[in-house]
Amino acid sequence: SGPIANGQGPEGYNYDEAKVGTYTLPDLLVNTKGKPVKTKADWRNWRAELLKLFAENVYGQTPAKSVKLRFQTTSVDESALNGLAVRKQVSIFFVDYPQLPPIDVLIYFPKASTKPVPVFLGLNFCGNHCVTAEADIPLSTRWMMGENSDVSNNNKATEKARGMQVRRWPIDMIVKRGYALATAYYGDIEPDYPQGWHTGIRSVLGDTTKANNWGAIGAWAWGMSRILDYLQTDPAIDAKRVISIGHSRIGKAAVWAGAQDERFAAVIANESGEGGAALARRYYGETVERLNTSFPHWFAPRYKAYNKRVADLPVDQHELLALVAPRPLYVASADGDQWSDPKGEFLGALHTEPVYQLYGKTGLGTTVFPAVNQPVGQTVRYHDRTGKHDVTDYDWEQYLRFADELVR
Ligand code: GTR
Repeated sequence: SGPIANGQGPEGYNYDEAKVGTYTLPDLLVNTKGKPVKTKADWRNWRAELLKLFAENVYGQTPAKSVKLRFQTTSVDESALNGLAVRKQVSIFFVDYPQLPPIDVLIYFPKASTKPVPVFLGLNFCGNHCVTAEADIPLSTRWMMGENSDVSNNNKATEKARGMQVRRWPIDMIVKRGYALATAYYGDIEPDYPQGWHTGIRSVLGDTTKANNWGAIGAWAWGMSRILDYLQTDPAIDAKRVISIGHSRIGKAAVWAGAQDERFAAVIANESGEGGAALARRYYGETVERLNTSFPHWFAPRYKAYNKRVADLPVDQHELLALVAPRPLYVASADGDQWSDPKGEFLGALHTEPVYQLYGKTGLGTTVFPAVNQPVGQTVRYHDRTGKHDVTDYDWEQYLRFADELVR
């Protein structure tokens, strides 16, 4: 999706490393009062401040109010995917806001498992019917991107969309490795267009007149935490091993979710780019200004104030990634997705190192940008895959290995 031409992105943006210029990143281990952060306890305090800085200046404030949920299992198939999986569909209703649509969660469990399993939790772009070829998943009735595309007609899903993104969701491979997969359509939480908030959670929580009001990314992240609320009640799930995963704009949300909600055991940001893992201060590929202009509803209104003065942001994205520490973190780029700034994503991951070290861990453990298809790192991992802006089997193979080694 998006204005990405031949893997480079739109004309008029910088793809020349020589033109990136110089910048100074905020020091991760110096707080706003100029005090050094030396111990884990210092970090816990500073971490709370950083979360506030990201809320105030970038994503907006996630409402603290706890919302009453009702979980309704709508179907269970004990023999899904030709007997490989148990498939469950659960709707999450908002008891106090009956006008809001539920979040419809689709979960595949490995059938063979006798004990609770770890789970990858990631939102999808086009409805649960598009992540699987199984024909009996109800077609989502929610607003869909595209007035007249292959997959939607007047912003409603069409039968043609079934299985459209199966390639991005290798469910067989995931369940065979002993993991569950939980997913839901991101538009269940907020439809992705500037006025979409009117029918989502932001219509009842937050305050649109405030410069620190949460944006759609904040809402999607919040929705991931509500799905996690459900997963904690499901005895087939190992709720201490829920991995937040997302691609692109949903990758931005997956990191923000994992940063705020420490119940997530690990975070995977697939080509999350600007406003995700990529350093904002690097003038390469998408810019803060472009992001705020194309997608005025994604971030806090105040983020726009930095469009032309990124250097004044009190934070940069390495500090967001560091909020995942000491938990495992995977940042992934694609060589054909220069719009996301692979080098900026690598540097975001790299500059989390001091916090992992505070915990006696090695983060990325290298400062050398790796060759394509050469994953690097320890508790923090990174790869730059060949190919375009996408999620591929190659990516999933790395994520499964990462999860086997660090989450299980
Ligand atoms: C692009 C946007 C990126 C990324 C991408 C996506 O148009 O510029 O920041 O979010 O969309 O979500 O696929």
